Amino acid sequence: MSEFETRRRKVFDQMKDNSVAIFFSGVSKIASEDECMPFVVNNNFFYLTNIKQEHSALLLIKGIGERRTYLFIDPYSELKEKWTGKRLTSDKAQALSDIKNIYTTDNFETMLSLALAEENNQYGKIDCIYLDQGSPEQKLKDDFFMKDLVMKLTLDYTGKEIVDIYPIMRDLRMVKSSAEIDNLVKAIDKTNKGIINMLNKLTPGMYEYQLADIFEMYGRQLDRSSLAFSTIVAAGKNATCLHYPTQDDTVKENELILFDLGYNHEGYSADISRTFPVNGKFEGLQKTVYEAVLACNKAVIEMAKPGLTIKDLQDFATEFLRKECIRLGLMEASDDIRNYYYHNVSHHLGLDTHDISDRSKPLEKGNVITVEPGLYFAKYGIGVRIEDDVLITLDGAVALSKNIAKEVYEIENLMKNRG
Ligand SMILES: [Mn+2]
Repeated sequence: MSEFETRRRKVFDQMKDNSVAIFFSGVSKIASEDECMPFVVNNNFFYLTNIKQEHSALLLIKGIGERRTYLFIDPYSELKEKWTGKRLTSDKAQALSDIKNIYTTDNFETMLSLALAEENNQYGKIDCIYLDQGSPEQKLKDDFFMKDLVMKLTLDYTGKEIVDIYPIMRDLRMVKSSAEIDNLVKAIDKTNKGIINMLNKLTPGMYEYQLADIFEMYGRQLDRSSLAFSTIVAAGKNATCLHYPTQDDTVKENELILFDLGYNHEGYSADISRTFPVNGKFEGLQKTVYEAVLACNKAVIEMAKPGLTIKDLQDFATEFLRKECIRLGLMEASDDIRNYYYHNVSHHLGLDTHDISDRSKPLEKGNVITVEPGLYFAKYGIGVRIEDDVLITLDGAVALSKNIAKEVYEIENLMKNRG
């Protein structure tokens, strides 16, 4: 059974008997007038189909004793092809997804109503409809299309139960298959190359955005890698803003520079943060702060294992950094550590950079999370974050990003021996 067939089987296994499940790839959002944002596929749809084309749909039907899978893609259009290029053929869609039953999108409503029909239904009686309604956070955003569909199905099929498939998808996607871990490792290894290439070109006086451009262009030249998220490059005090957006400052000789970045591989995101001394050597307070964050990063990776929650890791990291800051005289015992460490230490990682997850659920084998403690002292112009991507194993954790330099001596050597 192929990777994507296996994933669909797992969804079928979780569905009630006599039910259908519907997934959509989504459509491009309007930027303004006739200009669209770049298309980003719904990752639950992609996870089950390996298909990234907009306006596609997946229909899973679980009747008594039988399971049917249908994929719907747009029909061939000569005019559309002239404007926006080639679209998937049925053959190509089948090769990508391992789905045999491929129809054009205009058949979707008919096929769905046949599956939901009260009489003469080849699947028996279907009394439950699963819809991919998104995370609780997403539901707050405007998704009129999904609201309309829920409304329409509720009106047209009174008596059928409508269930959000989000919890099923969340639980499946939180545990990564070996194919997924492989993609994450590739994304991380490419990101390492991108960081080294960028460091080779780092000189004082450059603008932060120029470094971001170098990272982004390298990925495109490497294998047309897209980005996992918008690259963050922040020098000196700017690094104390977590998602520092402007990048219009110059990089100064005596500063630290913080990078939070990652490429994507086959849809899977790397998410790496590193902090480097622009002049190649950690000095005084920079080194003190850096070593405190590094010790915390290593202690959290050492501690991570099945059974603990992300909250356990966060509580540990917060207490670790609080003690370190007092010990090193970076803050008074009466100070609040949250003034200097104001984010979470971990999130799940996968198709989405902040991946679909239930943070209250204990970690289990196959989870991939970030470990990213940081300390931010605006008054000293120092912001340090060290972020690794970590696989939870049977009895511990292993950093998939272990090859990316983070020890002080590794970084100083890397900076000294730049090509
Ligand atoms: Mn992160």
